[in-house]
Amino acid sequence: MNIMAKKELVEKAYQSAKESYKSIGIDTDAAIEKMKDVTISLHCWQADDVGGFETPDAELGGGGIQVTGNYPGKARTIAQLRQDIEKVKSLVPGKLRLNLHAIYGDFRNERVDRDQIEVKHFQGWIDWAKQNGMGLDFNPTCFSHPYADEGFTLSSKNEKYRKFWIEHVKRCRKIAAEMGRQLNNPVVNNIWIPDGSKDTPVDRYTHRTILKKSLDEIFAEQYPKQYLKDSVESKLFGIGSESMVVGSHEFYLGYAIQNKKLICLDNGHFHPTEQVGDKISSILQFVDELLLHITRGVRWDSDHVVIFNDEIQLIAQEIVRAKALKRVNIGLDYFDASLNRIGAYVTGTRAAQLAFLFALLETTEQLKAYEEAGKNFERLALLEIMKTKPFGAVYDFYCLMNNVPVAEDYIEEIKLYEKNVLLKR
Ligand code: RNT
Ligand code: ZN
Repeated sequence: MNIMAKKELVEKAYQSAKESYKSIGIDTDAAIEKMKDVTISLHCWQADDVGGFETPDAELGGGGIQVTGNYPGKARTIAQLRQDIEKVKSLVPGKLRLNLHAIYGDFRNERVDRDQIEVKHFQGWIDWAKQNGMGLDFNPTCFSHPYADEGFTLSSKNEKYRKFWIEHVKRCRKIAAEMGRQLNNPVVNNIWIPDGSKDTPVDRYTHRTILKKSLDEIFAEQYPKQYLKDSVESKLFGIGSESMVVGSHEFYLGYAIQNKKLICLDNGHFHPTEQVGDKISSILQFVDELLLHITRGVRWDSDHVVIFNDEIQLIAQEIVRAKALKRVNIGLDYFDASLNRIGAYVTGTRAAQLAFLFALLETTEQLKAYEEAGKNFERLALLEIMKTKPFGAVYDFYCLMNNVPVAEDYIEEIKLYEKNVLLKR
């Protein structure tokens, strides 16, 4: 089909979708307009399997997280990573940010240890972000390092290691704040540490006391809010930390509330029957802002490519229903090396966007009215009806408006990129 015919088809389908939604009181144009508040922060680490650029052959090591697969084409240099992200940007509608880890600096063949990193190592990224009209986010890297091999970093009883990681995280906050200043756009610096133990520990208490003390030391330095937002991320268990994770949900929720920090909710970090969506309206009563790591947990793995499933639908619905889009920073977090990595980015990002669009296409007021009147059948029926409304046609139109490939057209684009770029690496 030629481009004009395709365009017409998408427009026609949108007009009919618009009518269909109008009949239940939903304004599709308004939903698309609200998508302006949905900025997705792309995690840089799907492009290279969480390797980073400290050494030419850097690989993810330890920390209880794992990448499996050896699909060709992974980014091996900063230039390749930027090329990949720019490609993703051209295939996704709406605003994107880039979320960097500290191991992705420009170290120019120098051995720069984590307690030595400086703004200069990230100046190239700041300039690139400016050129591409993207905000940045940041993360200390407290894994893939000999000082993390014993399983403890900020909660370590080894004072040498603990001090080393404190210095690293302090430097990350400084770098992140400078990124935010130069870009005039606040950077979320998210702290996740792997600390925990494989077997049942006796002394959980001391590790948690140490972690609290380390965080207090790290946050002693104040940075303007318009440049830096500090966030902490919990986890239930990891590979090698099955019996205890020091930074549990209770630990960080308490810390974030007491110290006015952001809490990061990674939906792969909870018990499978817990719903992160259900936590949002509770946590938002007590913290100003949230960070999401949208992902897909599968059995013991927490980092599969995001798809449009019930879990992320509920997360998006709860944020939209709470009118809290401006209080939620939306990030992605997954890494799969068994398929085309650009495809993984685009499919996952589109799925997350679709969840928010789907939530915005809800007649919340009507549903609430039914609920308040005790009309539970009517509420259930309407929720079910919404599942077969033509939201795909609305998303297609949103893509068309943003000049990015509509629906299956992006598959071809990625295949071409694989042939012309990825397979030549
Ligand atoms: C690990 C956490 C963390 C990491 C990234 C790479 O379980 O989810 O967010 O995935 O920092
Ligand atoms: Zn995460």
